[in-house]
Amino acid sequence: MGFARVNHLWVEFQDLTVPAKVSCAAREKIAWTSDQVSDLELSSEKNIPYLNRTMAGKPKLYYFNGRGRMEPVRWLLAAAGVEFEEVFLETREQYEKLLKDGFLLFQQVPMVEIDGMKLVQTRAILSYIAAKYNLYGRDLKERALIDMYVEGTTDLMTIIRVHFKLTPEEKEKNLNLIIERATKRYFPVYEKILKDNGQHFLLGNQFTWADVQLIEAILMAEEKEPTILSQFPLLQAFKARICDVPTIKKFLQPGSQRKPPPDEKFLATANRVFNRK
Ligand SMILES: N[C@@H](CCC(=O)N[C@@H](CS)C(=O)NCC(=O)O)C(=O)O
Repeated sequence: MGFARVNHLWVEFQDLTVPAKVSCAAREKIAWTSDQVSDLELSSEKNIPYLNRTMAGKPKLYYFNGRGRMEPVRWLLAAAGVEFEEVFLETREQYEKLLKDGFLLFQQVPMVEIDGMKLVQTRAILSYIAAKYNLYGRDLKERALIDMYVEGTTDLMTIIRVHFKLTPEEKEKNLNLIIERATKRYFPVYEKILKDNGQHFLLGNQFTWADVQLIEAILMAEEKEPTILSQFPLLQAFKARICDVPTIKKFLQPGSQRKPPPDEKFLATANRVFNRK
């Protein structure tokens, strides 16, 4: 038993006699247990055409040196085991150059250079990455479910993301809202999905984009209220399991490209770049 990297996903094999030439179909045979980890990398990776495409170059992420809207993109790439480069916007001039070069379709970041495209709109960036790295289900129905789960966590993350910009009075109100929405609206739903699914993930026995967003949302919510998961045993177990996925574990280590919670400096940089007061 051990972990193997298949199509950029770390999966655990119950049985290491799975043939070295792993195809997408073979992934169906993979079952998940999170007890033992051995860093086995399949030597035949170069034979998988899908993997060869990623050798074209690392995705390049254009954003501030902070979480904001780019953080879920960093999470998703990291979860998929994809290395990426980052260009941090610090000055108005950098931003104007991107505008002048026609790189920002709607004059906004995040922007990600990937596979010869300059992608903007966070949702479009994320769904492209999810589809490319097999984190987006196997058919339209699975994609619809993943979309629903992802939008739920996005809504929760949005009220957490804006928290740091608020006045102290607004912060108090917003913290109550975060706790109320997390514990009454969103977490009960994910707890039930895990229970009904009876597996280790939100969707069947697959590790998907929905799991990646949920773990990000859980950790963000816990930063605001450390006991926020106390009523949700399955989510606690989910958190422990997903944090143990090798790519996620790596991303959670100090020194990774994961960003700290936003602060005044992050806000000041965004204001400078966008010429806000
Ligand atoms: N719908 C866009 C919104 C992007 C957005 O508002 N980005 C902000 C930075 S986080 C921005 O570029 N603001 C400048 C502007 O809108 O002029 C997305 O999801 O990517």
